Amino acid sequence: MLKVYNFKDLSRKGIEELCRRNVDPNNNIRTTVAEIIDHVKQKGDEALRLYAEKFDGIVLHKLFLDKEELKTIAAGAGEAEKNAIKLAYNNIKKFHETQLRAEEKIETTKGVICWREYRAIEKVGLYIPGGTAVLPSTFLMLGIPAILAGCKEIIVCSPPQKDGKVNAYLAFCAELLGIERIYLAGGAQAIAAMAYGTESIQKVDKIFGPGNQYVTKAKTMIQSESQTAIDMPAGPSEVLIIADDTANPEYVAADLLAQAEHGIDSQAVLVSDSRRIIDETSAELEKQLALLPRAEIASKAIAKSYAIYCSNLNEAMEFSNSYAPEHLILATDQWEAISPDIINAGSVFLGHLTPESAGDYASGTNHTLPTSSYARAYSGVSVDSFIKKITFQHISKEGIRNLGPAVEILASLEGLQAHKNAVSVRLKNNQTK
Ligand code: HSO
Ligand code: ZN
Repeated sequence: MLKVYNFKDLSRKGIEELCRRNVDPNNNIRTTVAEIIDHVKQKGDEALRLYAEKFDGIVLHKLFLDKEELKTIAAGAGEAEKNAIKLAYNNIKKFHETQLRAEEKIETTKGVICWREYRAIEKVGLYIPGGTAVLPSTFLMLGIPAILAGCKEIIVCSPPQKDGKVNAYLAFCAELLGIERIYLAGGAQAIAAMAYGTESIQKVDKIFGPGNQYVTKAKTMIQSESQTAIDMPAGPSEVLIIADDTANPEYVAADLLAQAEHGIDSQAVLVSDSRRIIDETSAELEKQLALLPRAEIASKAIAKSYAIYCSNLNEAMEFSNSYAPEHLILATDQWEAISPDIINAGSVFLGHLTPESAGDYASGTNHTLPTSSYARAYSGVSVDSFIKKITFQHISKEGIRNLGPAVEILASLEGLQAHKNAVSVRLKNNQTK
């Protein structure tokens, strides 16, 4: 069922081709998205109402749900579900809390002290998708680090459901996070609203969150046009599993399918030095796929996925590093020995009992991760994504005497006399102790 390639037969170019994904296949929707952005820019809330009617099939009198409304909706969430959300919330919070550490002050030259301090990004926008799957987990993954960072204004947008509300679990997450308002806006229009501001939605400094191709396109477009930053370029979700003879094909197939059910363009890649594992996983895939409620989506994704047969785990890691997967699972007893060789990956799952689903929901790590090989250069979302690091320095009398002459020389060699003067005027007055 899985297409199998032999690593040894693949040329450099062949590997590159297998690793290539998402080279902006959405350019054909650019015009539509540009129109939506423009309309929101011109008409603000009126445009948001119009799009809610057009795309979500709902007439909105008010563009947001307030604290009381959210509380009422959240009351509809079941106890077991609420407890699971609370457990996830606590673990994600525990893990992210440790990410903020004050840095040391460094005396680079005697009397010259340099350091960095972080400040929260003041206004952030979180987009919580509501399409084929509503993802309360994404609300936690974005909301928790935003709050820990100390962001003053957290704008949350999610598309309205048919009843003009949001899912009870999203409402419960809002309650847990202490977020008092959810704006009922989805798609490219929500991104435009947060990037440019409308009568009811504030313009933000940075927008976070996954979404469909319209959301993604809108994020890349506003990034260059509106002085609003985005978390990272986003593409369809992916997993790469390195499995050796010690792996359990039932687990491996389940992990591949967990990825595949996200969307028809999700990628699930198996890399193994065991023919048996590849064959047995393929058979398991068929068996498990047939039982999935989202089998139609998953089977389309699996049809585009593949397996790579390698002669050893070194080769497997070489392929994985070229692929730079969003999620990497090491389904081998050797995980400790080979994990230092990982160069490119968004988030890594070690050993046979560590499914990606654990990190998707509740172990504590963030699930907003770089896709489409951006793991070569980007990290996943963390508290860092919600802060800026500002450098500071202080120079004493002794410091300017020690550092000044070198700065004067450097300014002269660049022909920048005024720079030199800024030091000279100070040296002149501070020669004595
Ligand atoms: N695997 C997704 C996150 C997710 N999975 C949310 C289930 N819900 C992207 O990392
Ligand atoms: Zn997932």
